[in-house]
Amino acid sequence: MPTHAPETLTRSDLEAHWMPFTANRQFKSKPRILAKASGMHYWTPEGRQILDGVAGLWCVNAGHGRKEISQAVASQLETMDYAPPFQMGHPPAFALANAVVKIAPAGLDHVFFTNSGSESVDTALKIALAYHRVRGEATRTKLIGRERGYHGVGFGGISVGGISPNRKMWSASLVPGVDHLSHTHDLGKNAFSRGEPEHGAHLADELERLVTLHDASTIAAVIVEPIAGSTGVLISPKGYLKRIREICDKHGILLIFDEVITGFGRTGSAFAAQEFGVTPDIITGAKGLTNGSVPMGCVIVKKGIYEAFMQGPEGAIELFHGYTYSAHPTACAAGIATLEIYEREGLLTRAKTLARYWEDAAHSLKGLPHVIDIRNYGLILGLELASIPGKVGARAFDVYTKCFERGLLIRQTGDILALSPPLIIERPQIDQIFTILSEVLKGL
Ligand code: PXG
Repeated sequence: MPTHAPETLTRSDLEAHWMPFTANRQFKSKPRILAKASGMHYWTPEGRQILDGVAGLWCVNAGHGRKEISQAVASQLETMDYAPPFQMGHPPAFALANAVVKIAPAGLDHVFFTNSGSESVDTALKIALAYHRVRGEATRTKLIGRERGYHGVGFGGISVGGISPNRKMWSASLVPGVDHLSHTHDLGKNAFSRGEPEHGAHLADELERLVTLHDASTIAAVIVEPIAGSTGVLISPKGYLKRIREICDKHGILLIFDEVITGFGRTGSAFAAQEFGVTPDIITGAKGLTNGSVPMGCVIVKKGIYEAFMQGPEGAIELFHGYTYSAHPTACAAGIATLEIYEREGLLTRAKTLARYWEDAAHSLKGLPHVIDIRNYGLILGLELASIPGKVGARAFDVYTKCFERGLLIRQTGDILALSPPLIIERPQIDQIFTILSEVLKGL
């Protein structure tokens, strides 16, 4: 075993690790441990096989244990483990940037590397603010997010984000000058939608209202997830993103799509921007960029944004921003190998091929106990349950743990279940997912 971790963990082994976004005490009294992964599956230390219904956490799009990636990483570590990213470069960084640009929407042709989705978001917000300033519009300082948006956990990300528990502890320290659009979730009108919901494009007009309130000259950027993943799969209504784009254009506001989840094939196109035919000025990515193998994120920007910074004396640093591990050689090697797999196996568009089968399988759960909504796009599913009065989240957590006991990994947020399997999934595995889900739901 290439690890120093003991094979079986006792209660005291678990104590030191303060686990992220986890009910630590509940978990440590009844842990769910994963020890191995390959293809569509995880295995527990006892050897129980678990079907991965969430691509780890929306990131392992090419499936687990891809040899091309581990070999590229090992070889890079042996060739050159680390290189300073400031005022120095190395071939994999430029190769990966070119590979990302190749699959990005036309016109987005410069890439800034980070180490996570949170860093991508904070980087994108900083670029947007600095962009206006270098162009002489320094009054554009406001950022617009959306209720129920998730943009990671940096101060910028939680400020534009719209999730109360992620914000309330730090409410006095949030980035100032942020406003929010309403979320688009409307079960009264859109329950059991297949693909983009019909109702809700008019909610984009709220941006006009915010422009009227604040004045366009004060607004730098709008950031939205084309499909909000973390808060329970909220798919933008038909026409909504297009309308947001039009309003941003009209008022000189930058549009940022946070594609940390929707990027790299999840919707059936490389990016949701292409899938929905709306081109933002900036895209944030992470997760699928390296198939989840090595932490890495990216910020892809339009040429005009990059060019706006390339002014002044040639010897001047244009953007005072970057991380010790920006474009880390190991991450770049993993990213290059990942994008090669995506291309060779047609994975960036595979979700489109399977979307109808996935959709039909998903909607076959309609009518099962407590199911109040099923929504889907590409290889994404959100299934919403009626909450137990006074115990929001308890019912879905019950489904989550029961699915795990039956050998299926899903995600749960509040009373919403989210699924997003690796894009290599085959139809029999889709059947298996929905058989387990349906048995668990019937047994509630
Ligand atoms: N933006 C979006 C849209 C995300 O989904 C981030 C930013 C932050 O990425 P990092 O790499 O900093 O975690 C994310 C992360 C869930 C879940 O339950 C999703 C995320 C994180 C935690 C849980 O769906 N996405």
